[in-house]
Amino acid sequence: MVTQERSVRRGVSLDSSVEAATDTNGRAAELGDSVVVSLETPTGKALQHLVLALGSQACLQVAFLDHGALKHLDDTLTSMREGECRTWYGPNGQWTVRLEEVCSPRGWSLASEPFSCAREAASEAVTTQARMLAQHGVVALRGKGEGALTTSQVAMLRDATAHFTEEALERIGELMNNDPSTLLRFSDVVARTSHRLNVKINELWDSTCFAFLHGGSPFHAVLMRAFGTDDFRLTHCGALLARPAPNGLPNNINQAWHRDAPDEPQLATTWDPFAVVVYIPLVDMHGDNGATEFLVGSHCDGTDANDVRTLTACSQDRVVSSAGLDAGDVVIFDCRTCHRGLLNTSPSRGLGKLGLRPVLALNFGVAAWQDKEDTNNWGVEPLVSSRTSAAVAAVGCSWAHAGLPSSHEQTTPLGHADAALAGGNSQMPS
Ligand SMILES: O=C(O)CCC(=O)C(=O)O
Repeated sequence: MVTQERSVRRGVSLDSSVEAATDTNGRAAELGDSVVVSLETPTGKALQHLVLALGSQACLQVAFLDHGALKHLDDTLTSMREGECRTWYGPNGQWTVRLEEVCSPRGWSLASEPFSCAREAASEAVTTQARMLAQHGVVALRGKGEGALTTSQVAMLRDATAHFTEEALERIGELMNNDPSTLLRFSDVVARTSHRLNVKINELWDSTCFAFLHGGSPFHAVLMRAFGTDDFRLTHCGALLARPAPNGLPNNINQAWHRDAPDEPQLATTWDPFAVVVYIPLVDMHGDNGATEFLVGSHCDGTDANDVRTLTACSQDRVVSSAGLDAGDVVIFDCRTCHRGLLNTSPSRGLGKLGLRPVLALNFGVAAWQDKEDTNNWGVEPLVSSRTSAAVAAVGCSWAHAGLPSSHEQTTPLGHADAALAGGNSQMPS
């Protein structure tokens, strides 16, 4: 009794009080249908998305929800691999459970050794961090001692991100009101799968206010050591916003595993790495608020990015994630390292009214490397026009004053954008 191809994707919370699984038109689930379910464990921890194939039961009964059953199902799930099917005897009969996607990260946290080197003196840490990056393709700089940004730097970045995002969302709201199928692919705003909105924030190129992004921060010392030269530059500067995925939203899927740039063997003979991406989460990262997973060693072992899911189904121990990192911690990964963004299912751990998860994303490369980020991923026309500092000041800063950690922060209302983004689902380039 395996999930049929004819997968009716419906969001049904096991916590909900509905009598049966119904689709958005109110049609009850039928035998053979499969239902995407958000499952919250009894401990309230992992929120996982499943496909439950309906077996002898034609509908999903609330009786299914007794705690013992949830516990049983939870135990089953924690030992399952993505894609695996198991038969499970619930209170209402026999169910086949197929674990489609795990939305909370598995594997190691980048907060753990050896991906961060908390015990080392600062001077030795730089060498170790550069070595880790070369060897594993990813490394984390955690806390003040290892090279994380300061609280005030994080606050400035959140402020700049908030200003830009509020403007972008307002513009998106206007566009969606006119045409709900608008493709969000601009030179400064791009929608991506897993409910990501990637933005480029002009203000961050201001090397007076944001000098610490351009040079002189501890992570730059690691980059210099890793590149083996000080002749490298910042080529892209933006933020990745993961929007929470409410039940029932279409496209509630993790991102596909991918690389940000292909290998360039000729460059790699002189500089290895020749380009890296720096991620700086602007909120504390947890398993359920849109963590990023990385496949250790995939920058140099010829891994087929299309095959990572199969690979990690057998071995989780090569997967590390940003879950467990604090706001301001710095992740450096080789541009060839396979990675993917996971769904954000936890609005309360994000910023602003929408509960967005912002991560700063910077590309750095040696002078000989040509970054194709702009041509590959972005459109031509800007969505948000460049603003004067007076206009920025007039918007006010709604995210900056809440301090860290950020879990309960709220921002000002976002106009039309809120409804447009929550209700509609803009087309998303993968
Ligand atoms: O937002 C994330 O966690 C990762 C995003 C990413 O890899 C991308 O947009 O290319």
